[in-house]
Amino acid sequence: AAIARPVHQPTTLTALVRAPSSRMADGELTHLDRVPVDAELADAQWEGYVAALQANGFETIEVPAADELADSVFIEDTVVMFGEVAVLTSPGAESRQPEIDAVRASITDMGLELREITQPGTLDGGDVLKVGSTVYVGRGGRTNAEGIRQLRAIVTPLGYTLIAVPVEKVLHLKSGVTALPDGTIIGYPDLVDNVDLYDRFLAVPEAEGAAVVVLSDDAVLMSSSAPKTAALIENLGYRVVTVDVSEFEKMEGCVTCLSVRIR
Ligand code: CIR
Repeated sequence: AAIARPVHQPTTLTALVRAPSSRMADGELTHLDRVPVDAELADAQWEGYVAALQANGFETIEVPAADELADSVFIEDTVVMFGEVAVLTSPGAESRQPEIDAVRASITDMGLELREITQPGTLDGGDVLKVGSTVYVGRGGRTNAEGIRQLRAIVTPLGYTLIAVPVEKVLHLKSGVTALPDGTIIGYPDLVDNVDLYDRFLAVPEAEGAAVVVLSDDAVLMSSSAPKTAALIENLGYRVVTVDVSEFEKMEGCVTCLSVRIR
């Protein structure tokens, strides 16, 4: 009789996403003027973004969409992963606070360990940049000192060092800076607060080029509105996948805000 051999289960990467609200144009705006948003184009761009994640090895899990929550597509702001621990945030914009309920339910269904930032603490995931065991947290319009204190109390015992960064030039810390797979921090200099806090900083030539999603050790996802930055990063030996996210950029979102990498 044939002996059943164990089937090799490749480790899948998982990303959480949430389809856009048809009312995304009514979302919060801080630094940009309101301009018309094409809701159909936004849907198509979102599908392209999800397809790009899937084509690069991610299984995507959808949190049920919420049409009444204009900014709910920007799921990165609602939960931050530290290994197997999910920290549900406390969004700094009142209109965004109800977004966390459905995210909490999805995280619980996935069997992840759940921790929460609570009021009066506020913290948006867009203010949290993880680089190895360092966690940079922007203290700006959405994240307050109490939110940072609570996050520090959660992540310090997990082995992370939290570095708080005052942010004034942009909405979120990660609107200004993100990190390449090798840990180099990248940003568009005019929009970077307190650049001296970063160990290794590389200036990029376009504002939209500051946002990258790490797909693997050798690949990143970025916006097609930053071709010079894409060329710069390709020249460093990375594979660069680009997606058009123009409708989300009009609402102060970018490639990073549209997903949360779980594992
Ligand atoms: C907001 O102002 O909250 C949304 N219109 C955009 C959020 C973008 N999120 C992010 O950069 N992490």
